[in-house]
Amino acid sequence: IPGIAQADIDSFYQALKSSNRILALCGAGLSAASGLPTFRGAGGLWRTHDAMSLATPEAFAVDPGLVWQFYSYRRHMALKADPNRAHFALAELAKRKDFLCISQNVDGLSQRANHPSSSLKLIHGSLFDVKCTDFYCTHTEANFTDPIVPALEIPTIDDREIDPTSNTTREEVDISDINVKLTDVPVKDLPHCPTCETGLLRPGVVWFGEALPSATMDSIEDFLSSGPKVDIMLVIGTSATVHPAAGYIEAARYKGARIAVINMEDEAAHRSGLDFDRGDWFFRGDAAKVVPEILK
Ligand code: BJW
Ligand code: ZN
Repeated sequence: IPGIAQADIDSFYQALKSSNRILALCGAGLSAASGLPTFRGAGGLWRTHDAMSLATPEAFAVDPGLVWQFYSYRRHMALKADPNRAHFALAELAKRKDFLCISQNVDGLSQRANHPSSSLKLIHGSLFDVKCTDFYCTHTEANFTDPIVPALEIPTIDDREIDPTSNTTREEVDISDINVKLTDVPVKDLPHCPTCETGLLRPGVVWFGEALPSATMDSIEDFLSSGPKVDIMLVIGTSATVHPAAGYIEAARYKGARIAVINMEDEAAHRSGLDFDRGDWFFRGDAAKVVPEILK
């Protein structure tokens, strides 16, 4: 791989060969090569909105129609995307090592790369889990319907003549583009709960200020504290800025793990507190290329 020293790949490979337990923390950079935008930096804007400001309970309370349009669009893009070689390499690692993969991603691409569910911990939920917002209702469902309700259908460029005998489909409007007019979706047309019949449904993702799924966190805690020690921690395509996720890097280091950061940016290596004197590694590059290479 251009820019990465063969000696680093070799030393990582030796460590991998003799390792028993491996932990990974994955972020949006893992799916970047699949065409899905990251949160921070270029692509982190949805129309005029910072993607992070839409990922809050407050934004949903103020404008559920807008927040649903954002998530419906992301569900659509995620369903259109394919897992890349890094998703497959991690799924493969789970079959040959004692490996736990913590993913902050909600796009479903690891699952679609057949990552065994027992070794995949989705700490920020999933775009394809939907749950009721009513405080007294516990309804949750797996839902892959796109669009989830007709009102959230992505508009097509319909002011253009398409020959009905051709295979040409009407081109979708890119509603993430600020120049494309977005029509308001009234609350009554948003997805509602089939159980209580009154509650508004919401995406089953973890927004800022919300607790992470406790059973998931417990199993990560277990992996770190019981059984043999974690030898290597992979930190793949994450800015390591969101907590408690980023805290797992420190926790693994504290338990004696060597850390390998795979990222396009040096900043991520700094944030992960890499220490080359302890034998940590930084592999700069596209996760989709680097991950399959170092896990070969
Ligand atoms: C490539 C690449 C390529 C590009 N190859 N690399 C301690 C300290 C400070 C603050 C807090 C703290 N503890 C809690 C907080 C508050 C808050 C927080 O962390 N704030 C910080 C921002 C300061 N945390 C929370 O609120 C969490 N909840 C909580 O703590 O609850 C407490 C509680 C307890 C009990 C009861 C109630 C409450 C919840 C956090 C939820 C985060 N949710 C989101 C949205 C999910 C839904 C959605 O998708 O819309 O999760 S935010 C967003 O950030 C998303 C991501 O999973 C997460 C992480 O982002 P990620 O994946 O790292 O992406 P980017 O864009 O940041 O980085 C991409 C990286 O890839 C970059 O480094 C690129 O260089 C790289 N890259 N292309 C390799 N091809
Ligand atoms: Zn309900």
